[in-house]
Amino acid sequence: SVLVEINGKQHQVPSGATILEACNLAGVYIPTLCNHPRLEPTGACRVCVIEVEGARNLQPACATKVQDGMKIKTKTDRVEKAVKFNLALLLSRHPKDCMTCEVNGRCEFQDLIYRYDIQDLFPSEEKTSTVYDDSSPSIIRDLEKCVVCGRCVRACSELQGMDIYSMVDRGFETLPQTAFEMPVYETDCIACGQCSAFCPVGAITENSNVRKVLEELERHDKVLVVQTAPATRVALGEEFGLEPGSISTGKMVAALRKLGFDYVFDTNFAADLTIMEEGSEFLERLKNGGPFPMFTSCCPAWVNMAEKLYPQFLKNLSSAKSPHQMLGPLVKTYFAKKKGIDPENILVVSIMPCTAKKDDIIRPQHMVNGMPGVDIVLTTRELGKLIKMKKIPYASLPDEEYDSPLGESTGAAAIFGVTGGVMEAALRTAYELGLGKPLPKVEFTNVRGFDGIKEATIDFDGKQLKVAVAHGGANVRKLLDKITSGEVYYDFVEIMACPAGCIGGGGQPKSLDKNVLTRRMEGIYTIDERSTIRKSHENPSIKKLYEEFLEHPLSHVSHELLHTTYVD
Ligand code: HC1
Ligand code: SF4
Repeated sequence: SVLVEINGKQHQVPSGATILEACNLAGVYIPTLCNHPRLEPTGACRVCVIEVEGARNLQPACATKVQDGMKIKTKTDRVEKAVKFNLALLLSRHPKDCMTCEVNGRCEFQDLIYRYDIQDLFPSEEKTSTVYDDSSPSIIRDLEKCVVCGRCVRACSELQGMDIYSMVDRGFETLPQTAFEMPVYETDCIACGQCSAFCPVGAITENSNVRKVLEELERHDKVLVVQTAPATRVALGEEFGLEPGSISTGKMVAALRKLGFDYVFDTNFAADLTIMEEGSEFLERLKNGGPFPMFTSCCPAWVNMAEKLYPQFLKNLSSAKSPHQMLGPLVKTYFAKKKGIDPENILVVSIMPCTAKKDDIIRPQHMVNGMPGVDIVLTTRELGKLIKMKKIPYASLPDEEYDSPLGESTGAAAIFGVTGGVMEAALRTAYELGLGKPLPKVEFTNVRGFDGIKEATIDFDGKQLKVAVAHGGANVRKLLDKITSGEVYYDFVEIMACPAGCIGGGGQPKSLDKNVLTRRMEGIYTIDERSTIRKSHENPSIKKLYEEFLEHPLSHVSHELLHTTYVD
């Protein structure tokens, strides 16, 4: 064998191997098109070019043999530029009728065009900002692709009560437009992304970070940490033909490791932590007389709604960050210190059912020690795409476990993913921590199910606590109006902007199954029932985290890392 350097790292590879074969062995990605492992290489397409130190021209990796001491670079600006140029040339002579093509969705060329984001060299016309709108970190509107079905208009108005779009008729074309054709980010849009989940085509999509994550995975010059939201594990399987509601937690963890993440942590761990902080905050408010109702704060689309439309309630929102925004900063402090890693060298990716989380991570309030707590958010759909692009056989992967110590969670955390779950989890803990005695029954069934607004009264040692739960923007707005008018009073209210809560998030797999949300909900409650520990304050890793690092709920460190503020 011979010794070669690939992107600064030494590798022993068989002598006689091509650079492409050597890179494959070293786990370094090189795009290919004309190459086939069972055919003689020709170097014809020049998509696999790389830089060899000392050589004037770029070399085709498929047709160049390694030599001892060779220094190869696969990711330089020069290489990237050449690959893109070569792909663009090929695209310019290729028809654009993928829609009716026999191999649509299974085409190597199409995959490369997507991966390198190659635009037509000779576009017919510039897209204007009213038909191409990338103002929002959460969604992209490319209305040239619109088929005028009106599903986005109806989802936004019927389900979310937001009415951001209406059909605007311009004579020759009708399109779902914002008021005055404003960029969507400048409207009252709350970034829930329901429009993107209901769009049958690609006219409204999440603002994708698939390419960015691919790039980070391939460069791999940072410690790559990923975390997964409660609602992803009962939905991701749908992208691979599993039944809605199938619990594929172990496969998801395995797929993330195969993609190349160094640590796979669970947002559910941080959901338990949120309960500790938020539950303690509620007990404090009971002691101090309010302000009531206390609203949950883990849904960023709800936070957007409150900031834009109901600023009078901002003082009522819990100051607790959402679970994934607690986990990010813990990775960059507690975990980094344990492992002796420079936090600047860690990249945290959150896999979320939610498009609003993309907008949430860039809030200035979420910077910790000058760094974002979470660096990139991928929706469940985007993770599905990434796994497909990497040809990982999801449905047949053997189960794997989360990494420790930020991977252990309880049944209380699992139910965060469904409407009523945060309330139920909070009550399980607030009751036992507040009253110092065990709950008579762990389930609070009154706050379960899909009624738009649910209420319950809980006997808190003689005091009757009134709680409510709303999900889906339209129901949320109804409830807020009732609270404002004084028609109803509550001590504690859970709000989730999406119908059914996060299982129905705007970033979840698209589905035409009428019962999809019920089935995902069943999956979530099954995880809770099967858990040996079902109360957040009994999570041993959470106890340890307080002992070793945070001291106690609402401590100084907790406030610094785990709590936030809102702006009018
Ligand atoms: Fe949710 Fe949450 S439950 S907000 O809905 O509090 O997205 O799943 O990850 O952070 O835990 C979403 C889901 C998610 C947070 C938690
Ligand atoms: Fe995101 Fe969940 Fe809120 Fe929907 S309900 S906007 S998925 S946090």
